[in-house]
Amino acid sequence: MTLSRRAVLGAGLALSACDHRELSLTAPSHLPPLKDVAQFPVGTCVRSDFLADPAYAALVEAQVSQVTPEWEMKMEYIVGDDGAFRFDAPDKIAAFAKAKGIRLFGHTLVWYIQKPKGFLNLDEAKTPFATAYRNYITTVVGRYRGQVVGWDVVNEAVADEGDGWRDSLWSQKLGKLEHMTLAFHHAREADPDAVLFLNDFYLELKPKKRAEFLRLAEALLKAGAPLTGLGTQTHCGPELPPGAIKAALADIASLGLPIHISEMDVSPARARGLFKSRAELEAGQARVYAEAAEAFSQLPARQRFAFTHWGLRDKDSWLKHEDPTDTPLMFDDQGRPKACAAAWERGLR
Ligand code: 9MR
Repeated sequence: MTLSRRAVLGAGLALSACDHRELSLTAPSHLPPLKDVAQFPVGTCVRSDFLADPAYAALVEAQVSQVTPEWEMKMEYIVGDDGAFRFDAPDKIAAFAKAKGIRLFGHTLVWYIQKPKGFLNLDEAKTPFATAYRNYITTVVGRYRGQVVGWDVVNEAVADEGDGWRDSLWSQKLGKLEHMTLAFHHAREADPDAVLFLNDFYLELKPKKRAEFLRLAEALLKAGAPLTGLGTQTHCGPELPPGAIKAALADIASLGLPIHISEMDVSPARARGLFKSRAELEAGQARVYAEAAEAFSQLPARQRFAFTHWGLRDKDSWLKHEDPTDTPLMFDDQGRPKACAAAWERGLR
């Protein structure tokens, strides 16, 4: 059965109340490439080892116009225990993007969760912490200057429930707001053109966290940080209340900066138990994808930086580590578009 856009948008939680109606979503037999139907860049995260698989590389090339390294442009990859940097994997991704004419997005410079030994064991008598911090950011950003179109400069700085900003190695050493302001300045120093983002998750699910995210963005701007974009990861589930993504994007866009939906996926596994059947889970998933596409399309054109999916094929998703049966992405394991991909494309119109 092919669903009308209205049916998709109205599906999900509303349907779960009526057990006499089952939605059977079928995958489309043909779907135009995501990048061809969107009015803005469409992205996916990628890994250098996956790019060695021709089927994976072909799918990425066919479907998207932007890629984000999933983990190989983070400190966890780049900074060795002795403080030395390695760039082989991110360079491979950058070379792939260049060869295929795909935009490259940088992710991520400062993330509270990552505190490599190279920084923890730093001999501060020899190299002051602030110097090493600046050197890391300017080296990494400078290496991809002219290719990376935007950077997640600071990732996930707001506390989980929106109670202030997180404590981290970086905040302890350089100050809570100051380490972020510095990161933006250092990134700008190394690349005058890249759009510089503050990026966070659950901004659609948690309005209080969203309000704190916007307070942080305003504080950074007030402090003179060259913050020029806002990223909303959009990891979510099929149970997300209708309207939540729309409300979040409207709020986040109110500062007037370019917006990046930076890591979208919709996890049925995490919502199992909230829905009566697999069909309802999938209808909810399609509804959420459709709402995201529709809400993003309604932003002013100059604010639509890009829409990135956190992977294309289900089997490549990070969520598989949590639950191998999860199916959070828009393409199946064979790289065929699922019903939620068709719903996402219909949401663009
Ligand atoms: O999907 C990413 C996974 O492969 C990595 O092991 C992990 C740690 O680097 O990061 C995952 O991506 C995260 C992203 O960088 C920031 N937002 C949450 C994402 C999912 O955990």
